[in-house]
Amino acid sequence: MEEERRETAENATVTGEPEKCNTVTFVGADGMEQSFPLDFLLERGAIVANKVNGEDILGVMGAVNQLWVPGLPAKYFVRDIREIRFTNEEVPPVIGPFVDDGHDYTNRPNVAAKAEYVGRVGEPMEFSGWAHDFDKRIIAVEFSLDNGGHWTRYDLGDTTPERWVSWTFAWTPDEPGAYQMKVRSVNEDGDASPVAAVHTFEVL
Ligand SMILES: Nc1nc2c(c(=O)[nH]1)N[C@H]1C(S)=C(S)[C@@H](COP(=O)(O)O)O[C@H]1N2
Ligand SMILES: [Mo]
Repeated sequence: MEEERRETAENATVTGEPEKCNTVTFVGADGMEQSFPLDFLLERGAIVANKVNGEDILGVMGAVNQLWVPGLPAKYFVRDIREIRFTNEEVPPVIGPFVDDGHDYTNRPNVAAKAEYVGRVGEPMEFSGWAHDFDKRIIAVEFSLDNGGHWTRYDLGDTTPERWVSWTFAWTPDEPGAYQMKVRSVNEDGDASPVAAVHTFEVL
């Protein structure tokens, strides 16, 4: 069987036998290699990006191209791809599941929160942050002012897994004192962040 070999616009070399392929391997200019099952890349709608919002990614991200797979963490996104190998492996690579292994995928669904450190009685305070959960949608953000005793849930509209949720929340204190706002996100399975984001502040 003859190998197919061609040059892409970015001068990456593509090798393999397309009709017998179950595995795709991306090789970066620095030697980084990452393999995926072909089916997985097709299902996810993987792309090799060379532009972001119409601009060359070289100027934006400092690489000539970068793999992007919806729902995957960035560690899989090979930068400066120089070679793409299409092969047929006896044991195709396995990706995920993205469970907390003590190093990666901790605190799913994830959330962050920030606000001013000093508020005033009767004046709205704005809390803001982001939430995301890799390949799962974020459906709500929850807030607690009593150390997690009670949570007030705000449902979100149309969210997708691949776009982070950027949220804002206004709250007006009516008593002075020391406060802690706890925030957690909720994913499409109804699971809330195991560890809440905490913002400690004072109201004068
Ligand atoms: N060629 C190459 N690609 C790479 C890496 C690398 O070391 N070499 N690091 C990966 C990791 S760990 C991350 S988090 C992302 C970072 O991509 P960014 O700099 O575009 O955010 O690139 C990934 N792609
Ligand atoms: Mo990373």
